Amino acid sequence: MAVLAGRGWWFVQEKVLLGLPMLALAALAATVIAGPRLRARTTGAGRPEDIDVAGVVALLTTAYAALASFVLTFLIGYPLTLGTALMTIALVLAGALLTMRVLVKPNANADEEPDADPDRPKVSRRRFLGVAGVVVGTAGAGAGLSARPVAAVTDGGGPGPTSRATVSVTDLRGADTPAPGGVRREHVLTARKATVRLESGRDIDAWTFDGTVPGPPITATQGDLIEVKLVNHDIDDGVTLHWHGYDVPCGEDGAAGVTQDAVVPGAEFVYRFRADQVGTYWYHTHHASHLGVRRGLYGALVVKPQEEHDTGQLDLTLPVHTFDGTATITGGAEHIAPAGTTVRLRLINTDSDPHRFALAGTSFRVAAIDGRDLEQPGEISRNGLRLPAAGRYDLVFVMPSTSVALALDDHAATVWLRPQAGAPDGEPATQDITGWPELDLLTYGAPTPVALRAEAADRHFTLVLDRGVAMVDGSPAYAQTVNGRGHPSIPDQLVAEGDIVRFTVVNRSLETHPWHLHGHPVLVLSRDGKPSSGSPLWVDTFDVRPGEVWEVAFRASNPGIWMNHCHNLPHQHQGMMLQLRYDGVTTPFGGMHTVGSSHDH
Ligand SMILES: [Cu+2]
Repeated sequence: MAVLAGRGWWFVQEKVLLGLPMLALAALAATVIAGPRLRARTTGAGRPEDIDVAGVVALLTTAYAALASFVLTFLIGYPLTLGTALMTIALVLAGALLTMRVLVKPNANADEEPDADPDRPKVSRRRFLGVAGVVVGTAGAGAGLSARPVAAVTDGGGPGPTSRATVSVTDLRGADTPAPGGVRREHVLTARKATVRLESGRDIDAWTFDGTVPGPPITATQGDLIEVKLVNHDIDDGVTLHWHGYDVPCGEDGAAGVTQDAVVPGAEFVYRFRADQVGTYWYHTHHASHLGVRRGLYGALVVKPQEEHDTGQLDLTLPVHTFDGTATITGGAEHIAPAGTTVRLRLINTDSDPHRFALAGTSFRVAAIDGRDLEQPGEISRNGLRLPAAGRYDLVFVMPSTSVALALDDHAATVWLRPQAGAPDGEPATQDITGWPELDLLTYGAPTPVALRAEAADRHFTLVLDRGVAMVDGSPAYAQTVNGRGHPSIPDQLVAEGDIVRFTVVNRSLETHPWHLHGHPVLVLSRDGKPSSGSPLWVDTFDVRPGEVWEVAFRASNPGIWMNHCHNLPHQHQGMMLQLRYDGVTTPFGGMHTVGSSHDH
């Protein structure tokens, strides 16, 4: 507990306030009741007297209390409320009562003739009913406190909601013309079920855009207009398109139930936005996404800068996805790049778990993370790269005269780059990549000033991620929780346009949570209290590993109602999702992000 406390109060609150006191009580009772008798036995100082029924009940009750203090951490977690504490105590007392009931026989005459039959212990009905009353009263008070409604909105220390004129998310739409010099890039994506042959030769039943997995790549040059008509052919759950990491206007965000209704079979929806940001992104359905994305409803979105015409560089987009338990990089297993060619590998993790990459046979730079260029990224080699769920890395290197291999999850090379056809395998055949240290992005590249004064934040929200019993979509569940609650009972975070907003994200659970805020990149300030010391790190998804505490900040510059959630999509489905809401923005779509069917049919 001392070690955990060193990482922050969030990790020990329920243990300090309730678990430890109950454990101490148990220890005290055990010592007082059993101690003297055990001592008498071991020292041989006469025959120890037996423990009477009251002693047995007391000892067992201490055991229940000790057990409860342990279970508390796993079932309830953070935060401990007075209601939860009272219900826990009531449960322990109920255990005592039940034990009493089993061991002794309630007898109205026990008070009058207490020693009538010493072999058959009795307890006064009055005392029994008295304890029962305490149990019911405590449980009732706890349940009553727990049932109190919580505020629907939390303001992070800034001003509360105002009654100023509102704007609907339906009015927050993208431009409908390209920037001067740009072109209109029109696509129609049809969501349909299809049998898809993977590059491995295996056939899978997939949910696809246009019958392919990944869906058709969407590419553009900065300043173009991207216009995508989404048509749903036969995905019964409904689909949307979410532009992951791309800061589109809120009405284009594809959050079903918040920015639009899910597109049902036979319906369509047109997304339109300017390609203002360059970099590597991806799109995926944001309705029933824990099923849809896994089954194939995703694709790459790459925007290149205007000045970059065909420079002869090899530019490969390599999404990784897991089908039937096997992680695969799509985009081709073999490529030819003559020595001296500049190669850019755009790695996209479309899974719900992190992947580890290693590039063998060359030194390289991590030029961009989540689509945003790093400042002076240094040449590195023999480093593992951990790519969070939904994250992207752009790796850049100059092709050597020998083969280069991209390895996934420390397995043998998954993608080969060869200087010419038939060139032999290079380094990976002989090197053990599993031992390569993981690159720490918080110390990579050069620090430069950023135009975001995070220390002057207008609002500060803390998100404690945990597992626990909570309501999720109207039913009790062993949920993935944020501050002890599950979607949609987690209060909305209120911000106003122009605010500087800070998040403290704490992971109390035993799983990694790739945290993702829609519509805004966040600047990483620190991890576990250690400030980011490399290039400014603007990301849209960051892996908060068990026990970690991350501080990030962003400017609220994109009005709307934005999902703020764990991008491990099953976690999201199990409750780990909330909304960041700009003051004055409304939605006609119900305002509760729909998660779609929970069946895997
Ligand atoms: Cu998670």
